[in-house]
Amino acid sequence: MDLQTQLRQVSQTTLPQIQQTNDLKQLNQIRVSVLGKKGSITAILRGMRDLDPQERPQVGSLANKVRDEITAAIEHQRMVIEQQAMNAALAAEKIDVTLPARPLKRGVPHVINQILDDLEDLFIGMGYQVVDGYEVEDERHNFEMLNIPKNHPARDMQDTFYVKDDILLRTHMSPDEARELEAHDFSKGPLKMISPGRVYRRDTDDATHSHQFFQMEGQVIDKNITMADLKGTLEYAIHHIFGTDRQIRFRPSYFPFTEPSVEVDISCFNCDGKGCPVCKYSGWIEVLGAGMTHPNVLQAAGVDTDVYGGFAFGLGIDRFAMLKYGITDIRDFYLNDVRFLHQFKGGII
Ligand code: FA5
Repeated sequence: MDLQTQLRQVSQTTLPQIQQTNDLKQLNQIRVSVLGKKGSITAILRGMRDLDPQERPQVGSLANKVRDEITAAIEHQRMVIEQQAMNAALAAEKIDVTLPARPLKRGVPHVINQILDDLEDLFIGMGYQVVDGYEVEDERHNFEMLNIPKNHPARDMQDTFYVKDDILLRTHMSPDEARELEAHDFSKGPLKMISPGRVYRRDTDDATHSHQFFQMEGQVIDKNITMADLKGTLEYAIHHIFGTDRQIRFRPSYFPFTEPSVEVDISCFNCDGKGCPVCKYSGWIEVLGAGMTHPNVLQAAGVDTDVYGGFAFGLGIDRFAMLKYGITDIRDFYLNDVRFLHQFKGGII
């Protein structure tokens, strides 16, 4: 059989084989068996050297044509196979966007944070600034600048966790009061601040005490501030949180950093002042401590007490939350049980 016939035969048998293949490996085998070093076309071309020189161009051009046809057919089939594979993958990996999404469980702010946020909004509305102090404090700001020198018995009431001899976890938010007094430039206006945060005491945990809890300190220092300003401010805040039908009572008390000092009670929300187990049959529940800032505290911070004076108060946020929502155990706030926490959705739906 002459070479041209052989070439035509290769073309006739190979092209249909290529078209029927739907596997890339098989396609490559066909390519090697026809166009490879030991392939059929290569063998035919090798036979050209025995041809008559006049015949060679014709055979050569036919060989090129057959090789180009087969190469193009292989390339085309390769694309067909790849496209089929792609279509199959797309069909298999199809995402049904009409499926309903998994429901997201929406959280709520912690009830302590809700009370804090509410109080912050209220005081910001009255022109107070919110300050942020240090959870690890020095003794000077936590005690000494607040008129509680070393060995003062008032330290025992706030026995706490010491990091070093003179560094401790703050026992109340009043150190922020001392820091702000030190830093404030009174030529620019009065000092009106609140300071919310976490405090620590070596208290034994029970239903109404925790070794760590939240307080909010408030302080106003200006010219001509009186106890009436303190009363009005606290009444406004207490009515905002507990409702305007609560009676408010100011009782004399003692804090080293205020003089005079008061403890503030509200009429019992449970019995409306008649007397019940919640208020221990007194009709009143204590909610915070306050007083007129002691001159020693102002002087320790370099404030001129002939010109300036003011008031301070400190309230327990946990206690506020307990009283507002009738929670009987403070430890519930810190167990992170979502069944408990989700009851206080606040304004969130
Ligand atoms: C103080 O801490 C004062 N620094 C408050 C103050 C500021 C008075 C400025 C005057 C002027 P006291 O120790 O009473 O005071 O604590 C204030 C509030 O924190 C209490 O009324 C109570 O609500 C809360 N509290 C105190 N101890 C605990 C505790 N172990 N667990 C939870 N809440 C507590």
